[in-house]
Amino acid sequence: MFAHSEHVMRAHTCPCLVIPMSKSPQFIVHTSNPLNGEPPLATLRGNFITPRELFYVRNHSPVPDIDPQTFRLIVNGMVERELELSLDTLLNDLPKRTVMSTLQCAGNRRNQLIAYAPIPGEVAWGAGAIGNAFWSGVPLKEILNVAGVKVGAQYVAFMGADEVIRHDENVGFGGSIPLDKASSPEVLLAYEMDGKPLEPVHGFPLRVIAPGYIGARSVKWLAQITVQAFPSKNYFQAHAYQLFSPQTTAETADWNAGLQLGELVVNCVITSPRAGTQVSRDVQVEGYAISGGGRKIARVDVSSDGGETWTTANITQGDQQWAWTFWQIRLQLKAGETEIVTRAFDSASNTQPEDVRHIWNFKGYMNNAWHRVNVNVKQ
Ligand SMILES: Nc1nc2c(c(=O)[nH]1)N[C@H]1C(S)=C(S)[C@@H](COP(=O)(O)O)O[C@H]1N2
Ligand SMILES: [Mo]
Repeated sequence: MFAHSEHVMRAHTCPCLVIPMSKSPQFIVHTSNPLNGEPPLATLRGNFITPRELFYVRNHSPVPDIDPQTFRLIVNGMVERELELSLDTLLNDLPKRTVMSTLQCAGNRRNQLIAYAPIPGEVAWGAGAIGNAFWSGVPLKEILNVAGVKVGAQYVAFMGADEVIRHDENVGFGGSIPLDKASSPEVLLAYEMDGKPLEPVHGFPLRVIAPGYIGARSVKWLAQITVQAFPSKNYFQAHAYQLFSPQTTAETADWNAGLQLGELVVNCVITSPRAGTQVSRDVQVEGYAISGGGRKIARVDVSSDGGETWTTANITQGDQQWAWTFWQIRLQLKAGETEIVTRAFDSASNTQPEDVRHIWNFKGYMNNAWHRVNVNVKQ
C-alpha cells in the first residue's frame, strides 16, 4: 500500500522482463537486479553531455513496464482541481522546455567512505554516479498553475510506479521538494533525454528532473504528484537519504532528527590520471566539478603537496547553472609516489572538507571530501 494514495497506477513488474537499454559493455554493474551501474571514470570526462550508453543507473527495484496508452499522471492534494493527465496531453497540450542538467546520486563517491569504515547494504559507488543530459518536458510549474495551488501548501511530493519492498511492505519510491523549488522554471516533468524518449531504466514514460538537488528527488516512472503542507512521508524522504554525524549508527539514529538531503554540495573529482597508474613528470590532470542549488563552480584547485600549496585549474567547459564544469591543468611533478588532490569553490564560496573521516556517515551520503589520487611519477 502506498502511504497517501489508493489510486497510484500499479505497474506490472516482472524481474524476468528483458529491459531494452543501450548500456556500453564497459558499464560497471554494481547490482543487476535491481540494476545499479556507472561508467568507468576515464570515459565520463570524454563528453560534456554524457552518452546514454554511459549514463549511470540507480534503481531500487525492477523497472516497471508502463503502458503509455493507459498511463495517467495524477495530481492531487492541496489543489483547486485534481488532474489526471494522459501522456498525449503532457506531450501535445502543455508547454515544452529543455534544460541541461547534471544528475548526481547522493551516494556518488561512497567507495571512499567505505574505505574509511564499512557501510553495509549500500551500493559502493565510485565517482561515476553522475551524468549530464538535456532533459525535455513540461515545466512542473505549468502543471501546478493548471491545478491551482491552495494557500498553505509548502511541498510538492512525487510517487513513482515502481514497487519497492521494505520490511515486507511495498513503500514505493517517493520524495518531495519545497514548493518554491517546484515553482522554479528549471524543474521538469521530463519525457525526453537528449531529444529521445526516456529509456525504461531512466524513467519511461515520465520522470521528475529537479536540477541542483540529489538524484533521489528526480523521481522516475512518475505516477502521482501531491501538493501538501509537509515533506513527503515516503521511506526515501523520511527515512533514507538523511544525513547523520560520524558517530551515529543504524541502531542509534533518530529518524526524526536526521538532515533530509535536498540541494547537492560542492564537489570535485579527478577523472585522469587514474589512481595507481604511472605518469610522466609533466602530467595532464583532468576532472569534473559541480555544486548544488544552481550555484556555479568559481574555482578549482589542484595540489601535489597534500594541500599546502594549490594551483588553479583551467575551466575548459561549462559555466551554467544546473550543469557540471570540466577542468584541466598541466602539473610538473617530482619523481616517485605522489598524491594529487583537488577541491572546488562554488559561487557562494562554499568549499570541500579535507578528509572523509569528518563527514563519514553510516548511510554513506554526500561524500565531497578532497578527491585524492595516488600515482607513480616516472624518473
Ligand atoms: N521511481 C524511482 N525514481 C528514482 C529512483 C528509484 O529507484 N525509483 N532512484 C533515484 C535515485 S537515488 C537517483 S540517483 C536517480 C538516478 O537516475 P538515473 O537512473 O536515471 O541515472 O533516480 C532517482 N529516481
Ligand atoms: Mo541516488
